[in-house]
Amino acid sequence: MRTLGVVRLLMLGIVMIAAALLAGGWGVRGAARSAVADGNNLNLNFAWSVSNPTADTPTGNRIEAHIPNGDLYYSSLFAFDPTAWQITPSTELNLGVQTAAVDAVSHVGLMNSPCNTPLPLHFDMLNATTDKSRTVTFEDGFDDSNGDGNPDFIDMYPDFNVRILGPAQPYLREVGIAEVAGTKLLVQILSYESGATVGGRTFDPALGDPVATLFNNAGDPLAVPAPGPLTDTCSPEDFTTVGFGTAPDGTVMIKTPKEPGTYTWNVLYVAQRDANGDGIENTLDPCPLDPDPTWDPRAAKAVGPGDADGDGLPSSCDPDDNEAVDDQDGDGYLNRGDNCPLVANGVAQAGTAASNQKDTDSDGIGDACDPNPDDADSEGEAPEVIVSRDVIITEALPPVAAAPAAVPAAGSGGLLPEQGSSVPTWWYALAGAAAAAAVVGLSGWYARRRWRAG
Ligand SMILES: [Ca+2]
Ligand SMILES: [Ca+2]
Ligand SMILES: [Ca+2]
Ligand SMILES: [Ca+2]
Repeated sequence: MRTLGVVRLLMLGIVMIAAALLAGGWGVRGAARSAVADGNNLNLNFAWSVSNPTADTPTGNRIEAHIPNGDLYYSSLFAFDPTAWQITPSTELNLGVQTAAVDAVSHVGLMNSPCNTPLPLHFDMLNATTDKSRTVTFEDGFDDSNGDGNPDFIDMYPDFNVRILGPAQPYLREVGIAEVAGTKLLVQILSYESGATVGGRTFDPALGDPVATLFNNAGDPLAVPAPGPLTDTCSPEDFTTVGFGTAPDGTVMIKTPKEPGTYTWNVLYVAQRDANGDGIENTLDPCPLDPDPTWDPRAAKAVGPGDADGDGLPSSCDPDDNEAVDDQDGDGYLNRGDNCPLVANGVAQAGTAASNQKDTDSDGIGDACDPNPDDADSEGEAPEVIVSRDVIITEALPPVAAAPAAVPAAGSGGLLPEQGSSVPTWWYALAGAAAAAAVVGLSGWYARRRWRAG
C-alpha cells in the first residue's frame, strides 16, 4: 500500500483489514457453494469445516481462504459467525490462553519492486481483555509492563481500536504478534454481537456475528505515515485459520449450536477502488487516473511493457519513461509506495495542503493529487461481495465404537487441534470422525489439496 508507514505496511496494508477471516470463530467447515465472481475481479474462495459437527458439542473451526492472483485487494474484510454458534467470551477465558492459530501468505512489493514477493506470516492468537477502561497505545502495546508474560496488548485495550472500529463492545478479542525483519506486527480479531455497528457499518443481524480483523493500527486516523520498505500489498493471498474448540488449559471455547440444522458462515469482501477501471486498484496503481493496459504491477521484471525504465511509474503518467527515477517527486516515498508519486506530499509537507500522504476519503489517492479529495466514489466504486458456506450440524451421534488411530486424546471433544498447530493431525482426525462426510463440503477439494501439500 502506498500510503502506509513502515510497519503498517508490512501488513497487508489495508485499512482495517478487517479480515475477519480469522476470527475467533472462524469456522471451518464445510458444505460449500461455488466461488463467487461478480465481474469485478472478486473471486474469494474459502472452505469452512468443523472438527465435530454434532449439536451442542465443543468443536474446532477451520477456514481456508484464497484470494486469487489479480483480484482487487480488499480494503476491509468481515466474517460473520452464525449467531447460534456458542463462543465463549473473553471474560470467561484466561488472559493469554491460546484461542486460535493463523497462517497467511500475502504478496508485497519491496523498495519499489513489483508486487510479487510472498510474505508468509504465522500468528498464535491469544485471548485478550475486552475491558476498555485501561488502554494502551500502538507504540507501547508490545511491551510487558507488569511482567506477567503477556504483552500489554493482551492486558489492556488498544486505544486505536475505537478510532478504527467504533465504540461497539466486542465479546471476544484475540491478539497475535509476529516478527518480520526485526519489526513486530500485531493482528487482532474482534467478535461482536449480531447487528453491531463496526467500522462505520451496521450489519444485518441475519448475517451473523460480525468479526473484524485489524493489522497493526492501519486505518487509525491519528497514525503518522512514514516511508518504509514495503511499497505495495496485493493479491494473491491465502489464509488458514484454526479456532480451537478447547483451549490448551481445558476451557471450552467454541461449541456447535444447541439445535441440529444448517448454519451459514458469511464473509463480506470489500474491494479497493479502481478509478480508471484498468483492473489495478488505486493503491497498486501509480497512475490511478490513467489506464495502463499493458503494465503489470506484478511482472517478474520491473522493466517491461508499460514501464520502459522500470521505475514503477507506468508510461501513462511518467514524465520521462526512459529515465528511471524511483522517487519522482523526491518526497521520500518511492513511486509505488506514494499515493501521489508526482506531487511532493511527504513528511516535509506535513501540516500543509499536501500533508504527509493524507487521504481524506481513503480511496488510495492522496489529497495532493485527488481530483475529488472528499468524495471517494468519484475515484471508482468499492465493489463488494458476500461469500457463504454452510455447515450441517447433526444430532448427537451414538458412541463411536473404535475411533480411528489418528484421533488425538487431548480436549473434551477428542477431535480438537493440539495446542499450537497440528493442523494436519486434526484434519485427519476429522476425516476419520464418521460425520466428516457432512462436514467436508464441495470446496473441501481446495482445503485438502493445500493441507496435504503442507
Ligand atoms: Ca487502476
Ligand atoms: Ca517509468
Ligand atoms: Ca508524493
Ligand atoms: Ca483520496
